[in-house]
Amino acid sequence: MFKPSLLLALMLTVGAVHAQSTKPAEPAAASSATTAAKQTFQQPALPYASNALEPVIDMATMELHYGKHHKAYYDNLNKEAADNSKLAAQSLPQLMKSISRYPAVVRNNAGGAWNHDFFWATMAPAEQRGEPSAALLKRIETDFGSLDKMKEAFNTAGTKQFGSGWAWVIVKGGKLVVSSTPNQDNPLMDVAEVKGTPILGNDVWEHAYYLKYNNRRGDYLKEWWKVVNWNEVNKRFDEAVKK
Ligand code: MN3
Repeated sequence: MFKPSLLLALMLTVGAVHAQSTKPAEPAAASSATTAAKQTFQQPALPYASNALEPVIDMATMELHYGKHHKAYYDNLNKEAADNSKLAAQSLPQLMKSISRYPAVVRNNAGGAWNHDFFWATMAPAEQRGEPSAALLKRIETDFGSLDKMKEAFNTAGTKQFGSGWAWVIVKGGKLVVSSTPNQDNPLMDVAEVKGTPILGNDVWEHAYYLKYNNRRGDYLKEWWKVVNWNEVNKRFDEAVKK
């Protein structure tokens, strides 16, 4: 008989306790909103759900990779930009071209920010992947013999990259070239051994595959081709050969 009012009293108490307990968090939330507003470099949203590339890339890996690793590159870059107006005035692609003028912390974090923006867009959910265009296939056949041969060369570059880094297909002088870079370097950087315009790139840091593939980097590289967003790669190729 008294139960409904008891329940109501309990809910009010819980509500009050909850309201009280959330109070101390408010200033922190407000200050993080201010920080976010001041951020010079903004991490773009992941262009699909975190489980959209299952089973090739599992949801747990995607959530950590996008939500922790990629976010950290942006956060750390923004820390550097907070008291460096020259840095803050640059776009990421501009930064890559003159990265040798900046300290390692900028090179690593700006590289990490750009590389992952590029990486997320290099992949797509099943219905959006498409296939290599006739123009791209022709170029691939001229430069590698076949698409399979290009994949093989790319996978070898990814497997042989010692420690952490990236494997790439770039357009260099109108031709396709496979390369790799250490850490968060990329072929747009003025410090890159092999420079060019990337059209494809795969992350071979352990954080990209270790939860699912453990130490089997080669297996991850092979599987990864299944989620490639050829529609995007075709577009990048068309733009790169126009330059
Ligand atoms: Mn990564």
